[in-house]
This record gives sequence, C-alpha cells and structure tokens, in this order.
Amino acid sequence: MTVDEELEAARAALVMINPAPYNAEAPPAALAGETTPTELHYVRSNFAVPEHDGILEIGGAVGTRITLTVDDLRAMPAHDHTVTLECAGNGRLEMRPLPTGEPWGDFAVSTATWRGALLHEVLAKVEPAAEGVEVLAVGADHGPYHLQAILPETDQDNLTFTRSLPIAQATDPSAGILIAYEMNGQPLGRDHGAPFRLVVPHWYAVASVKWLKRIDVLVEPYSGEFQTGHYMYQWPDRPHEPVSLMRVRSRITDPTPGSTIDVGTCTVRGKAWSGAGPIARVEVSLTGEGDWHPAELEPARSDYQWQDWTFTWESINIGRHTLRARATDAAGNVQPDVPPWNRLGYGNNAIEVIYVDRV
Ligand SMILES: Nc1nc2c(c(=O)[nH]1)N[C@H]1C(S)=C(S)[C@@H](COP(=O)(O)O)O[C@H]1N2
Ligand SMILES: [Mo]
Repeated sequence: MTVDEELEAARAALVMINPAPYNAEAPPAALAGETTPTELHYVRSNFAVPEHDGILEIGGAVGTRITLTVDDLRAMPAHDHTVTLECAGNGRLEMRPLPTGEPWGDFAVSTATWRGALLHEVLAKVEPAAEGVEVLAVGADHGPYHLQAILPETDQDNLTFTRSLPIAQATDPSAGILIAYEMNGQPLGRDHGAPFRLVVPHWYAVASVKWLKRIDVLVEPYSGEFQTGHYMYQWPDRPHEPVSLMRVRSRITDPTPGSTIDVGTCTVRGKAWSGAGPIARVEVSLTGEGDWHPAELEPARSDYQWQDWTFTWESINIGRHTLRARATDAAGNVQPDVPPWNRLGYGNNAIEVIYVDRV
C-alpha cells in the first residue's frame, strides 16, 4: 500500500468533518465497547500528518541531553494504559451562540490501550534541572495556521504544534503519562502520532502531543498558540483559564437515540468519565423535571478509562420517552444542564437528552 492508500484505509470507517487537516468523529457504535477499535477512534489534527525521522530529542534545562528511537523506548519497561481521550472541543456544536472552531458533534471521544514507556522514567534519564518548571512537548507537525487568537500576522505561516505540562505532573509516577508507540496492540498509525506520542491520562487530549519530536525542560512557563492562545476557556464573566482535566460527562450508548423499542424491560447502558476523579454516581431521569434514579456502576476497569453503567428501565407506556444520564465524580463535580459557554467552545459536558419510541 502507498502512504495515501494506508491513510485512506485507516479513515474509511470514521465520520469525516474536515478533510485537511484530517478531523473525524468516531461512529456512535464505537462508544459501546470497552475500548474503541483503532479504525473507529476519532482523529483530531491541527496540521497535515508530518514526516518524522524517528528520532526524539530531549534537552532544555537538563543535566544530559539524549536522543531516543522507538527501539530505545521499547528497550525500557513497557506499560499498557487504557485511556479515554476526549477532544476539548467535543460537543461544541451544542453551544449557543455557536463558537468558532471545528464543528464537533459528540463523538470526538474514544478509548484505546496504549503501550509505551513512562514519561517520568524517560525524564529521569536526562536529570531535569532543579529550576525546571514545565516540560515542553514539540510535535513534528507544522504549517500555516490562520485562525489566530494571539499570534501576530507574521508568525502564522509556519507554526508547530507545541504544548507544555507542569514539571510536577510530567515527573509524577502516578500521573501515568506515556510516550506511546503502540495503540491497541499495533504500532501507532499515522493519524494517531506515529512513531510515538504522549498519552496524558485525565487531561483533554490536546495534551497528548502526537508525532513527538522534542521534549525540553523549561525554566519559564511556556506561552504559545496551542497553550495560551487556543485551548483556553475564554469565559464571558471570569478570567480565562487553560483547558486541563476532562470535565465529568456521561453518555447513553444503548438504546440508541431515536430508536424504537418494545415496551417492557429495557437495560439502558452507557459510559461516564471524568479527569478529576473516578465516577462516583450516575443517575438516570425519565422525565423533564422530576426524579433522578441511581444507575448501577460496573466495576471500574482502570483509573484512566470510561466507566460502564447500566439502568433497568421498565415501562408499559407506548409512545415517546426522554432519557437523560447525569454523572458525578469523586471530586463532587456534576454535569450541568446547559453547556458552560466559552468563546472557543471547549469543555461541553452538559447532560445529553435522548428520546426513544416504545411500541
Ligand atoms: N502534534 C500534534 N499533537 C496533537 C494534535 C495536533 O494537532 N498535533 N492534536 C491534539 C488534539 S486537540 C487532540 S483532541 C488529540 C487527538 O488524538 P487522536 O487524533 O489520536 O484522537 O491529539 C492531540 N495531539
Ligand atoms: Mo482536541
């Protein structure tokens, strides 16, 4: 297969929303399983898929600069983490007034099993300087970027995808951050960051830099288009804030929205996830105002992936029924009824409403 044929095959089952740069949602069925098959995992890229020479350079304020290849990463202890990634712009289409940005529906979220070396173990090799405050991850992708929020005109013609993490998080063994080289048991595909990428559990996926080219320890906080320009919550009534942890959210996966099902007993199934803590509670409402009924949480599979839940719904009434699910995380965050509006449309975790017709 040529490179183009390979990309086309990898993209065939997705719901494309932008051909260039390629951005695509998962089909709804991709959310039903424990994990999302690679060919159904959403893709979000700010630039075209770049060439990558296979070398990762690590430097900045460090004792020892090093370069690593995928073989060097594979020679380190391998860790498999099953991680739910959600784009911060997921659900933007439901915000009013409609924010500017990729018109994501609700399917820029997926869960895959990533294998890689732990970022903190890689960083230990370079001995970050005591004055280090952030760790900058640089992608190999770059190009013109004209949706500027903060850039002067002159800098928009060749921008690189670059993001930083606080050094305390990057070096924290319990953060679970990977430099991943496999996704669901296969080498990373081109759309998902080959040959290696960061996978940062709990954070909106913008932190999980693909096509990783450099890592630098910084002694000053980083500011850049993808850090302090885009991916900022620009609230109408309070100070701007960087996008960070995924906000608590739930989704009914079964029955599917708009479907027709028989009266009687129906097992409602769904997912819930939050970057701020494990899911403590999911409740289901069968009406507008009125009671919320507790759903049953399946045993949690890991810290980093969405949580399955079920609810037994008995109804002998034919006709249209509304269903809503609402999750609460261990930190006490609960989904709002209305999307928390911000100018660039990030972090929509509002309660979703579906209906089904019973016959
Ligand atoms: N180098 C690079 N990394 C990137 C991006 C990008 O444009 N360039 N997009 C980020 C965003 S916004 C998201 S939501 C995730 C998407 O990861 P996926 O395409 O594997 O689903 O990658 C992140 N990593
Ligand atoms: Mo994203």
